Amino acid sequence: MLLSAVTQGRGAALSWGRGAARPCVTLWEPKCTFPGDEMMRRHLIALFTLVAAQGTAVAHPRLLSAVPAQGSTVAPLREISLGFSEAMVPAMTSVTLSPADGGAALAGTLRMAGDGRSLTYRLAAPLPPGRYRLVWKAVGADTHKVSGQHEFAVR
Ligand SMILES: [Cu+2]
Repeated sequence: MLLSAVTQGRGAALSWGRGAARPCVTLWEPKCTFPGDEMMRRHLIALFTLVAAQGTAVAHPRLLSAVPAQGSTVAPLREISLGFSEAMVPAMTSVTLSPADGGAALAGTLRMAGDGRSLTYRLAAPLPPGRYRLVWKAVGADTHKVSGQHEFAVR
């Protein structure tokens, strides 16, 4: 979309000049005639700046805490908790708990706290002793996808 806007603009400038000001070659040049209007040019520059900033300045959601934690051994439990640095989109967030050696996922219910940063996976039945792998996938409020997994054991 952006590219076509720029290309169209440039094409228009070439047939439009009539010896007035020099047509702009890039968006950023001062003292040249930008086809269309100056507001469009400013919007395009703002958009480019925004896109460039997204890559660096915005932090992605991170997993801050997990209970049970990575590599831990715990007593039989029914609830798993994950805490994130940013709010998640509930509809695009999932948790899968399964035996570490493979096998079917264990049924449970995923709940999200009001602030969107805390997930609770409540199991239908307490976990029997064994090793488990927890896989989570989430989409942050900034629309970035994040995912992770870890293992723990139930004694
Ligand atoms: Cu992000």
